[in-house]
Formats: sequence, C-alpha cells, structure tokens
Amino acid sequence: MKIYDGTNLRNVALVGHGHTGKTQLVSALLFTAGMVNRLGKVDEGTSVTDYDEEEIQRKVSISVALAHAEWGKSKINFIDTPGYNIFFHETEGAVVAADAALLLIHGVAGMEVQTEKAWKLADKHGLPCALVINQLDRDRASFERSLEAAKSAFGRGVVPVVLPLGEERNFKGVVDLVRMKACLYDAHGSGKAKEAEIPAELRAAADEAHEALVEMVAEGNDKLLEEFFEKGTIPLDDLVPGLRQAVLDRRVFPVLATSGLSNIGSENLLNFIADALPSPADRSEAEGFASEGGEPVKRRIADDQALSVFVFKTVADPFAGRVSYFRVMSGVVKNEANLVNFTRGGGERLSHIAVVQGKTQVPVAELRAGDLGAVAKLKDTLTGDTLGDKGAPIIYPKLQLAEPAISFAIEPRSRGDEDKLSSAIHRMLEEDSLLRFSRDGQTKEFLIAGSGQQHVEVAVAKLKKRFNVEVTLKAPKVPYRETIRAKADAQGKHKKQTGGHGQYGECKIKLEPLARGAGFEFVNDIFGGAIPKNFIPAVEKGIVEAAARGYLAGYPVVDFRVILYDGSYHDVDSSEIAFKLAGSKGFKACMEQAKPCLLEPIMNVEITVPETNSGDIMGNLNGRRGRIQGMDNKSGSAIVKAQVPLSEMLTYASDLTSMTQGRGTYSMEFSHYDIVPQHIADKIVGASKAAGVGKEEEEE
Ligand SMILES: Nc1nc2c(ncn2[C@@H]2O[C@H](COP(=O)(O)OP(=O)(O)OP(=O)(O)O)[C@@H](O)[C@H]2O)c(=O)[nH]1
Ligand SMILES: [Mg+2]
Repeated sequence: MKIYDGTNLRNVALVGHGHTGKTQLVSALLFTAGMVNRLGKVDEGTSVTDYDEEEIQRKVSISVALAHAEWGKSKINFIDTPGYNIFFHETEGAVVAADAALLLIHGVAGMEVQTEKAWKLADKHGLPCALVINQLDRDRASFERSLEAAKSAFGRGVVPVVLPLGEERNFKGVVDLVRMKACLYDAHGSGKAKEAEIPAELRAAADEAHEALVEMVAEGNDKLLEEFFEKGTIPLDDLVPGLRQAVLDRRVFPVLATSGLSNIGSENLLNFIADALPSPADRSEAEGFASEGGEPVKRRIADDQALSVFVFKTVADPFAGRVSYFRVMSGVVKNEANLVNFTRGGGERLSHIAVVQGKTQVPVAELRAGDLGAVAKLKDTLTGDTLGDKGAPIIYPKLQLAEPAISFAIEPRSRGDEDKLSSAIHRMLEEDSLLRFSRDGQTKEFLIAGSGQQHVEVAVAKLKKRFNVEVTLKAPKVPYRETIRAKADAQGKHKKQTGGHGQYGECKIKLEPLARGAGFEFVNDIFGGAIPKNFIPAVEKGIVEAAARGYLAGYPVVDFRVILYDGSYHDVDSSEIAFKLAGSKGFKACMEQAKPCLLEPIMNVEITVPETNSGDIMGNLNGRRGRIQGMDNKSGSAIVKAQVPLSEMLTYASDLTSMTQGRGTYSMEFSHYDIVPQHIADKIVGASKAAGVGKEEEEE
C-alpha cells in the first residue's frame, strides 16, 4: 500500500435510511476500483462491509465498518454506517472520522425518516454532503421524484451533477453534467464506463441541468460569476475547483445517480469523490481540549504537527481481541509507535497498525494526518479516547450518547455461562457504547439495556456466537416503588423472655407522606431517655431495612418521614437487635394504616412518524395510558410528545415498527414516579404474592 498524504485522502461516510443500499454500493465501488476481485452482494452474504455473522443473517448493517479504495492519485476511505434507527448511535459515533458524507436516497422510496436524521447529523458536524439516488435499476424508481423531494427538504443547494440514462431495468449509465459526456456502463457490472456523446433526446435537458449547476457553483464566487456573465459558461478547469469549493462551503449538495447492485454510475461516483469532495487537508483545524475539562485548543490537520490520534470505534474480535479504529488527527503515526493515552493516562504501543478492508486488516508502515487505520490489542484504550505524543497533549471531544430506551433481564443458561458472562459482556460494551449492563439490586437479575428490543437481541446473539455465552432474554422488571398516602401512628415491640437472657425493645413511631422524590427522613423526637441514645440508630436501621423490602409487593417504600417519639427499654434485656426488630414491627404496623400504594416510572416519550400515521399513534398511546403533550408537523413527519408509564412501553419498539412499516422512531427518558391506578396495582400486588415475595424474610 502506497502512503498517502492529506491532500490525496478522502474520508467518506455513507449515511442514509436503512436499506438504501450503502453497503451494496461500497462493495460495488471497491470492485470497480479493483480492490476486491468480485462484486460482493449483501443478499448473498458476500459484501465487504457487512461481514459480521449477525449482519449477514439479518441483511442489515449493525455496526460501522471501514473499507478503502485507491483511485487515481487518491485513497478513498469508506465508512459504511447503519441506517436503521436502533443502530444509528453507531453512525453518530463514526461521522467524526469523515470529511464528507454521501447521503443515500432510495430511488423508489425517496425521502425517508432516517434520510432527514442523517442529513441533520452531517449538518451538525458541518460535513460537506453529496446525495446519491441509488437503486435506480428497480421498478418504479425515479431520479426526478427523489430529486424533487430532496430539493424541497434540503433547499436549492441540491443540484444534480449527473442525469440518469435510461430508467428502471434500462438504467444503463449517466450523463456527466460537468464534462458533458454520456457514460455508458456494461451489463456485467464491471462498474467501468465508456464515454459517448449525449443522446440527442437528452441534449436539451442536459444543457439546462449543466447551466443550473454552473450557476449554482458561480453564485458564491465573484471571480467565477464574472466569468459566467462574460462567457455564459465556466471552463472545465475552473468549474471542477469551483464545485469543490462550493461543496466544501456547504453551498452546493451535488446529486449523483447509481445502482450498487448492477454497478452503474460507480466510476462517475469515484471520480466525483476524488475531484469534488474535500480532503482532510481542506479542513483546517481540529478542535479539542488541553486536558479533560480544560482549555479549548486547536490542532492543524497536518503531518508536521505533533501526533494525535482519535479512536472512534472499537471492535471486539474473539480472536484478535480489542481492535481500535482511529483517525490520525495530526502528525504521522508509525508502526510500533509508543504513545500516551491523554484521556486515561498510561502508555500504549501501537504494534501492527493497519488499514481496514471490511474484516481484513492490511499492515502499513505509517499513516499520515487525516488517514484512518486500525490497531489491535491496545491495553486501556476505548472508543472516544485520544492518544498522541507525550509532549503535546490534546483531547478531542467524546460523543455524548443518548440513554438506552429499554432494558431486559437476562439469565445465564448454565453455571458456565454465568462465569463467562461478565467478561464477554464487557468486551461487547467496549464495542457498542450504547449498551448498558447492570444488576438489579432487588431481584439480583442481570439487566442489559439498549436502544430497542432488536438492539438487545443482537447483543444476546453476539454473546452466543462470538463468546459462546448463552443467556435467556426475559421481560424486564419495571422498577416500581411503594409509598404512603396517609399519616399513621403505631407501636412496635419486640419482647422475648424464654429463660436466661431475654430481648426487649419498644418504639412508638409516626409515619407521614412526603413529596414525590423526597425519599426518606428520620426524626428523633425522644425526650427524657424513653429509649437510650445508643439504641436509636438501631430503630432507624430496622425501619430502613423493612422499607427497602417493601410492604405491598416487595418494592422499596419511598417518600415518607418517620418520627420516633416514644418507647421503652429494659436495663438487662435491651439490645440493638431488639430495637431493630421493634423498628421494623412498628413500621409494618404503621403501613397498615398509612394507605400504601404503588408508584411507577413515567417516561417522556418523543415519537417521530410519517404524518399519515399520527392518528394511529395517538390512539395507540391512549391505549397505553399515555398523556399526549403536543404534536408538531415537519416536512411530512409528525413529532408526538407524550408521557407514558414505562410498563406500557416495553413492547413499543416492535409495535411502532409494525404500525409504521419501520418508518417510525422514538426516544424516551425518565420523567417522574406516579401512583399506579388501583386496578393495575391490584394485579401487580397479586402477582408478587403469587411469586412469594416477602415470605422468606426475617422473623428472626
Ligand atoms: N435492485 C437493487 N437492489 C439493491 C441495490 N442496492 C442494494 N440493493 C438491495 O437492497 C437491500 C439493502 O441493501 P444494503 O446495501 O444492505 O442497504 P444499506 O443501506 O446498507 O442498509 P442498512 O445497512 O441496513 O442501513 C439489499 O437486499 C440489496 O441487495 C440496487 O442498486 N438495486
Ligand atoms: Mg448497510
């Protein structure tokens, strides 16, 4: 592999709605450039960038994958990203490695929910962006229709740089609107084009589109504008750099036409990437911090700067171990380099740096500023870390991820599985930063949380395939709480006198409800030593422990005040344990009077669906005890905001998918606890009694 410097590199992220053909297109481009010796196909499990077993089986990209093509003087690094909403956090994490985005649009479906999301993501990162209308070989595909939809969504900067030649099954090439040539592709999928004159029937449309392109390019550039007014056009030698600048400035969003499956339009796309998309050198500086939480600093993206490397992705390989994908932000990284991890402290040796081609890693001697690479077996480096030269620390900002939306209990199938679970899970968490793993304090169940049910299912499947750990996925237990609605006053007495040393303790306590979220308060109101000082903490402890075990259904009792106001003791028989038990009994006696009830977590939910689905979605939310808070309409989508009990949202991901044919997305976060309606509470209490909650405990 040749060594490429910044000006000849292109880092391109393919983004877009699921199933638009990103992965297929990458395989087509790699084949066209001669990087692989056959045209890999997603449907046959032979694509370069969907190599993971889960991806092959589901025919969906689950994680970000890298590939590269040498094309003319350039090396193009492709970042293939998932389009499906529940894996989109992967995409969000990886675009930081790109200098430009290719936003794929399905030739039949046109604009979709994730198209807009991907556009916003590119916008947020200031990434220059070209649109690729793909799958134009399909029945009912239309370049025109998708183009119009994109223009009305993204504005007049959306301008074609090619026009398709032929439609649907007869889609056979493109007109290059920069060079004004027809490019005809063969039927065998070589991806290479033969140049020809523009067919007569397309001439007028091509001229008009060429003019529109030239005008848009000239618009923001005084020198070109003058030339355009003088001559009525811009010569090719000025048009190409002018286009490149307009793309870099995010004034123009060129539109291309392809079929990844038939490999049509590929050579034009590769040329376009090399000619018109920015290189890392075009992006002047990278912004970071001198230390964690420290002063902002900038670093020029150039070889002559101190070395800094940003890890944007970690892959858990069962054989190679931890593989870190990185972008060289500044300087030159050499094989065997000894670097410092600025984020965590500690040194790392980068043995065997490589460039990535799907699942394959190709060793290289060095990588220059702006290039992407991989290295295996770093000791303590995780996604989001910055490494570099000791003397010149910088930390690039980490991606702030959303909280997971759903959590499930998992149960190891066997003792052996349980032993392996924790280390396997930790490797997976390194790979997927949105997964969470925890243990429920009450039920002792292992909990795994992710962006949606399928996200968690994929994690469970990977546990089995990669790490040979089998677990059963169960419905999660909703973290209910218990509280009181009335004041209470009762006595708790523990007395045992069966010869010898007896036990004695008595307390009188009052319980009072507190505001939601207030937790627990203990007030010591004993005067005159009715209970000796040293036993009072024991009373409190007895109450706290009893409250944690719950009263109605085994959930912790919260939001109440205890006032200890009287009691009695015995000179010989009183002990800490006796007062602890007295406290616990007093608490239970109070609970009988205090109108106990169940609390459930209420979530803030935001749902985005095509407008046509909004009626169904609202009706469905009502059925889930949801309270609609508002609705916005935006470019064909409805955004519904509601508060819904968590217990009603556990199956929402799959229901939303089926209600909207996969076009709906939602996010949710915890809002507050609220009282469970009586008829539902009765069922929960009944179920917990049936499960024997609270039976085996205490009565020492
Ligand atoms: N007819 C036709 N089918 C295509 C084309 N490109 C992709 N497909 C098919 O569309 C489906 C999705 O293709 P992918 O490449 O996996 O799409 P993707 O955008 O990577 O999807 P995600 O990774 O899930 O976001 C597969 O069945 C492909 O065979 C194309 O140009 N023409
Ligand atoms: Mg894909």
